[in-house]
Amino acid sequence: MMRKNGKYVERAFGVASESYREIGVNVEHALERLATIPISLHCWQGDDVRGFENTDSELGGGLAVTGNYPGRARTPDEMRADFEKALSLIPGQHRINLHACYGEFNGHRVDRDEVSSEHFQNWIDWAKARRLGMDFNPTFFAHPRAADGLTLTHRDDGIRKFWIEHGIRCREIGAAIGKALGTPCLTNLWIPDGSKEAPVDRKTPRERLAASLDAIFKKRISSKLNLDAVEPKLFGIGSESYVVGSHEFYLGYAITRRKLLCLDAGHYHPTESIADKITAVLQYLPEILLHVSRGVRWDSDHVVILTDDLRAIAGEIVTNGYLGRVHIGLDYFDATINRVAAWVIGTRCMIKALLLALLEPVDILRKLEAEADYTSRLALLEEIKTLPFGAVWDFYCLRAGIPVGEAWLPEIKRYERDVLSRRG
Ligand code: RNT
Ligand code: ZN
Repeated sequence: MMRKNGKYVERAFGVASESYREIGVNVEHALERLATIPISLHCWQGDDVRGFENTDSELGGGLAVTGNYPGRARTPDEMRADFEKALSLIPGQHRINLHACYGEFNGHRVDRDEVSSEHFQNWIDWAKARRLGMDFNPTFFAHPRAADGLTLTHRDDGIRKFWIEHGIRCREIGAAIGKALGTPCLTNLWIPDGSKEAPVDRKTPRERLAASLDAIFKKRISSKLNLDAVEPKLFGIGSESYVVGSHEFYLGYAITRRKLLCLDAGHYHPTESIADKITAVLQYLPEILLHVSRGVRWDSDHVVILTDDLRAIAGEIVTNGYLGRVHIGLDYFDATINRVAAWVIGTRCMIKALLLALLEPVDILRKLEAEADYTSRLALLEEIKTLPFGAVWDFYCLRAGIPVGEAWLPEIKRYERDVLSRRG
């Protein structure tokens, strides 16, 4: 296996660097920048979005996980071990993204309107020891009070108040996380509210949502500790005809309330890419969050792979100089394959896409476009697709002490044999 031999990887990198130099791209510079980009790894890939509340509420909210691959994390300790395994196979310094239902409740029944930072202290200590940033999400699903698919827009005042309190507490948890770790926690809010059939009244629920959000965000929290994001969606299972928190709703909300907008790659029409939205919304918003996902025919949350769409998203972030304004989080869940491998595959692909973008001869391409030389632009765009990108990526892994190429897979297989397969 030549490719995994360090000397060979270095030689190939030397040759590749020459190829990139020919088109004016400094590979070392690209790798330096790549190393500074954190990806937020979502906890919910590790256990099929179950969480650690030990209730048997249905997942609901239109979220659907398929598959029964053995070895899902059943406890916070198991999940942290799985995260560590995944992170050992991914180059760079990254972040961990928790949902509120992943707290440590020690067998106690702590309802969503009672969660506080103490329930996340072990996660915080663990992240701190490993120099990981952390992000957070209130959980507005998998709960008896969300059983009819309505939360912050519910017609019942008591239910709405309950979820508002949850949202308030989650921002406080976010602030505690940001304070402890010295990097702001990004707290992202998504609710499932909507309806299967076309409602008669589309207005009142949206008025309620705006009011509920204003109540949640009432308390000022320093952006050094916590950043708030809101996540729109086009439709979900059970909310096919109407989603209260639609794209237009949250775009307006984010702009007027100075919140981050979260663009989820699976939340639009199947032919609509969030890549094109980035430069549009960043005209009006200082920062955004991405939920990088992969919908196959619908918002199916497949594992992220190196598609044209992923490359387009990374390209928009990198070539427009948005690395400081776009937060990258992953959002998918697949229970038909090894879940730790799913994290590794998706995160490595996200990093590959960013590297491909960093290796683009953007000055030349923009000059061609400015000169309206679309022939050369198309020709060059196609030619650079076959530059020796793989050699640069391999070298990046080698230098970071991370398995090169598919060499990470035996590690996962060993972990599956020794750890995952022993989970009942
Ligand atoms: C659902 C949203 C949301 C969830 C997570 C679990 O459509 O994408 O981000 O996937 O909060
Ligand atoms: Zn999402």
